[in-house]
Amino acid sequence: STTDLPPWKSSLISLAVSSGILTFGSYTLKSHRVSPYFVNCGLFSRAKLIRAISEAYAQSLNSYAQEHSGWDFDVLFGPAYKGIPLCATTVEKLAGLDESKWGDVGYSFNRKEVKDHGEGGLMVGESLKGKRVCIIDDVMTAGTAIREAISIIESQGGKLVGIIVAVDRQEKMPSQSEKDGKGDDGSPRGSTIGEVRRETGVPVMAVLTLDDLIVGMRQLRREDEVKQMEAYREQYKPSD
Ligand code: OMP
Repeated sequence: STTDLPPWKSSLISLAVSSGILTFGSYTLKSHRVSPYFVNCGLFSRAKLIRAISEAYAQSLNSYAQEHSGWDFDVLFGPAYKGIPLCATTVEKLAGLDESKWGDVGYSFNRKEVKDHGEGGLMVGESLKGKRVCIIDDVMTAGTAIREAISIIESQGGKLVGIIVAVDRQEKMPSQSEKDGKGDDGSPRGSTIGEVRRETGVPVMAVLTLDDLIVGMRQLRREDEVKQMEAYREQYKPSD
């Protein structure tokens, strides 16, 4: 793993810690794993915080597009609820980076409950039908949230071309015994991000990884937290 970070990553991690977005304790995740750290992207809820994270998403998407000519998308889809402010603010930042390239990119999000009056329907914003769609989401652990978003895009007739998350926790896929609520059987398994890449064939990008968070915390001289994160990383380390 890396020993250094670009300054923008160090600043973002420092901001996440000081604003309570990256916190430490004992957290039961959606996957039932118990983690010493948690990332709450719902707390990017102040002006300078949503500005920082949307700039980071936009920079990551724009850099990927510059390095892979021909890759881009028509609509940025932010799954409800946490993806909703992220898709809107990130397309705005993309237009700011390169208006001629991104000025017509759309955003879209789903409703969690179907509306039975007015314009109706499950979706808000740009239609996904026949469009090249990129997903923007908060955190990837076992991939459940991402798979739900993929199935919404498919049901709306969109074509998935990419996925970006704020944090890739770099964990291995859950085992059947974890899914059954019996805990990890300790068997080696591949990473969630690798599995999603293989299944979808599209790039899966992350603004920050667990490795980045550990380096950032070390720079902040938070050695106790570094030790706990390293132990957790070892426990759920993917085999690939
Ligand atoms: P998976 O669906 O297992 O990939 O977990 C990702 C989801 O879990 C996110 O969309 C969040 O709802 C939640 N989560 C966090 O927000 N932050 C974390 O640090 C960890 C999780 C989690 O439960 O794994």
